[in-house]
Amino acid sequence: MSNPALLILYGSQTGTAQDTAQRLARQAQRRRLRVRVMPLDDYNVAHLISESLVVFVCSTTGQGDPPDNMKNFWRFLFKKSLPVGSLSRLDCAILGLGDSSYPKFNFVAKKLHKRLLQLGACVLLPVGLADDQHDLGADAVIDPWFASFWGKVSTLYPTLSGVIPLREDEPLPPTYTFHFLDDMQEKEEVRLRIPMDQTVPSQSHPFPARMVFNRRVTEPSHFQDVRHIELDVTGSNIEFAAGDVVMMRPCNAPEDVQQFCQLLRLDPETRFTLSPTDNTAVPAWLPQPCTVRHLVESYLDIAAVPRRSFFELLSTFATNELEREKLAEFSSAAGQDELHSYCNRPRRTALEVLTDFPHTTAGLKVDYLLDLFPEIQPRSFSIASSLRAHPNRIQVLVAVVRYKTKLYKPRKGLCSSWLASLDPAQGDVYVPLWVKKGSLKFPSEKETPVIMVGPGTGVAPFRSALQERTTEGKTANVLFFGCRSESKDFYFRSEWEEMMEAGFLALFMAFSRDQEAKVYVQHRVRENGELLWDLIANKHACFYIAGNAKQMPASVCDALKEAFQQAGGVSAEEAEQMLATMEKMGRFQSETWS
Ligand code: 2AM
Repeated sequence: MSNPALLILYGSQTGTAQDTAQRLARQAQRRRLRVRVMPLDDYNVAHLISESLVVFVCSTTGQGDPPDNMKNFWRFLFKKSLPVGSLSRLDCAILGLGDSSYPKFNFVAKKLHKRLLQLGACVLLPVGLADDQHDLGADAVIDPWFASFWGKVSTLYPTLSGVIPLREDEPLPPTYTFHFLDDMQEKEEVRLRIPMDQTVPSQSHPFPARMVFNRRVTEPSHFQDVRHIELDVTGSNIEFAAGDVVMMRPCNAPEDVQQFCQLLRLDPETRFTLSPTDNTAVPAWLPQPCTVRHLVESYLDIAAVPRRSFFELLSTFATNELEREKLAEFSSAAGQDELHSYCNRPRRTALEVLTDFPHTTAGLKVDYLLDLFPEIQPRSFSIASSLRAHPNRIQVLVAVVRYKTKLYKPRKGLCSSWLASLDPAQGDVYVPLWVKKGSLKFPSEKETPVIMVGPGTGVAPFRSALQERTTEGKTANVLFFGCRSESKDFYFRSEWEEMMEAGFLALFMAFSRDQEAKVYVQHRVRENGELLWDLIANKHACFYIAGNAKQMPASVCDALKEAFQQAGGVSAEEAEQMLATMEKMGRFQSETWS
């Protein structure tokens, strides 16, 4: 039997499954196998019946959900009309990435396994169940799983066992070749292309939305910088409802771009085109030709904490013995603890790593840039406005992320810092974005009351809902909002006051630091048990929680159950049951983020 062409399909939310898929692809290349690697939703599933060897690398997100870039595949695969046995020619293997601290650990990989068996595929080895909670990290499962995968494959394709793999320190060919253009060639300004057709903006075709305003809504003396930002989406075909989410692609900071170009001795103004060395497509939204500046600024994720595959590839460029040894250690299974302390714990960025390995960085070949650095991941924000109140606009509420680690320079959140740095008063600025359905849904019946608990920026989706509901004449709205101080971070105060005056809102505030003892939204929920019981038990209210405080949702749930017991006279078990029933019926919903 001749060597198979390996197809690696991944579903990745934060980039880990993608990185793992790419590591496996490199191992395949070292064994001189033809390999393709892509997100599940970029693959035409109808072709699966003619593949011979496929590996699925899928993470599980949230409450056992598949990542965004495999949602279409997921819907297709579970269609009842798919004939049993339709994948009987397929050999496959499944590697799941999950976190055992969540109840539905690796649910996606397990469900995929069952379904593939049902469709007649031959699953070559047990599903790999990598666990973020493992003492030695997910790689403690992934590495042995890779080894047993290759063991199986070489038994199946004996010609492979005779192949001597390329050594780990020999660089593989890059995925793309750069062709630099000389100045004589016609200059074309690199800009985001505005879609002129009727397509709805998406990850591969984001819409460049002009920033209308960017206002700080916390007092200048307050520790946290929170921005209220408005974006113009006129002509984008974007539509959304309260609870939906806007995805944005951030850019790297200009000083980081400059430092990166200096380290690699690249002129940011040089233009190039890319050609794939195999049949990989050029990234859809990277213009061709493109300047080095544009590539580094809006494509290469140099500000993220690099993953293991980064060190694996970087080590192949080492010319200095010390650097080579260190990089080899970080690339090895045994060095993962060390890598964690060096990179993950202090949140060291890829750019900072490059400065720590100057000899290696000096020898980096530009053709490998897209292999070395993943694409900047889009970030999601709950939409804080409604199209009814603000036609053609999307507003968001963004807390600017900044924190300290043992490293000297404070750590910055890439997207929030970038957004905060944009000043529309200095000229037009654009944010590439698209919109995604969110998990919060609000009732369409006019009489159904909604109770919303959203401390801090958690209030964003509720502002959208309130704007929508006021225009629809829905008056039964209760909001619990929490912030540190009435004078420092009580944003949107005047809007809430207007709604209260107009009879659209009952507001309960928790100022956590305006008095000695902390007061949180859950305290207010507990205090207002009678009202909540009446709204929920008698008027079928829907209850919502949104926000980023880790313990907050659980504490609010506890407070609500206590309220049921005290105001409704039900037992603890009955209160628990009530909440579970509400959740099942979509009357209890939450959206939390970190
Ligand atoms: P704190 O920062 O004073 O502790 C918005 O961030 C508000 O949420 C702040 O008032 C913050 O209070 C509060 N908060 C922090 N942790 C919380 C928790 N576990 N439950 C509820 N609110 C919390």
